[in-house]
Amino acid sequence: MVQSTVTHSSSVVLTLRNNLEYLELSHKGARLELRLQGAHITSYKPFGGTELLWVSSIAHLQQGKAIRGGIPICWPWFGAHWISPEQGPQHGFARASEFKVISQHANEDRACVVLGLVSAPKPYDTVAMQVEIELSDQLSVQVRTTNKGKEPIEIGAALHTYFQISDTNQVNIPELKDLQYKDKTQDFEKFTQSDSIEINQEIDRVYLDPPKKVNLLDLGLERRIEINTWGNTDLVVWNPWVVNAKSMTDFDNEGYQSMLCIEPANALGNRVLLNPEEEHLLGKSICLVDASDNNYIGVTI
Ligand code: TA6
Repeated sequence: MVQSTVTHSSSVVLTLRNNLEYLELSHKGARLELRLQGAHITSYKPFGGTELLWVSSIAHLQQGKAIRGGIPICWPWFGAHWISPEQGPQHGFARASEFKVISQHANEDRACVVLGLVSAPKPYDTVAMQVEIELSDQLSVQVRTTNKGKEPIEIGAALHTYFQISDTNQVNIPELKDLQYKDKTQDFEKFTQSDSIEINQEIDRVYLDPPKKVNLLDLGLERRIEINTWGNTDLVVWNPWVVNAKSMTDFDNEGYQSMLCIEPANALGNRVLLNPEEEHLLGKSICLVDASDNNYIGVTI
């Protein structure tokens, strides 16, 4: 059973809500909430009341179901299983699976917790998977996958992050310009992002070989979120737009206007091959940059 750790700067506290186990991390005014199931972060407020993540107002909050929003962890594959959908659920089983607290820490500098996947079906029962979450002046999330078996194994994954935005016509990710991407809405045909991305229709793109740092600029909220990523071969950008939003029972109909997914991933054919005892780290950090940082806010969308 998790014991709460509380210091005057940071804390890790276990709570129960709707009979579901949550962890609440705090650090000098910053707050993070995660559900133990799926090691699923559902809220991140760097300071004051500034929520950076989006969660659907009609998200399913049931045992065994992933929450629509926050940071679902897609693992051990992204999208449909590459052999056949019968192999398992879209985006893998981790996001609806049981995790346990392996360690927790709270001190002057940070609050952190390590969560371990409790069990996995063959052939993943010989793979150790843990999620390392750290709250300091930013949020850091890292998935550590270690092949404890005797055979090589392929792993796909993504940190399927739903960001809260002011409006789809007020945001930009400048670093996408000139990148190649595969467009799921056009049978994964390859294109080049020749100018600023426009979120004015269904967007479902796998950007290839992205830079390790991108910024989510939001003119409406006058903020820049700096996103650093590692271990990813791709960066997925998704907005379901109106028709798909309506088709999902856990996605509120208007929600598509105030969310954008930016997901460091090992997607499509870019799965990671792990030989015995090899490990892979997939992670991201999210940092709200001071809104007065006009270097970006002044950029026209
Ligand atoms: O990351 C984009 C995507 O692969 C979309 O194609 C869409 O399926 C989205 O993930 C949501 O998937 P989910 O299984 O969470 O409904």
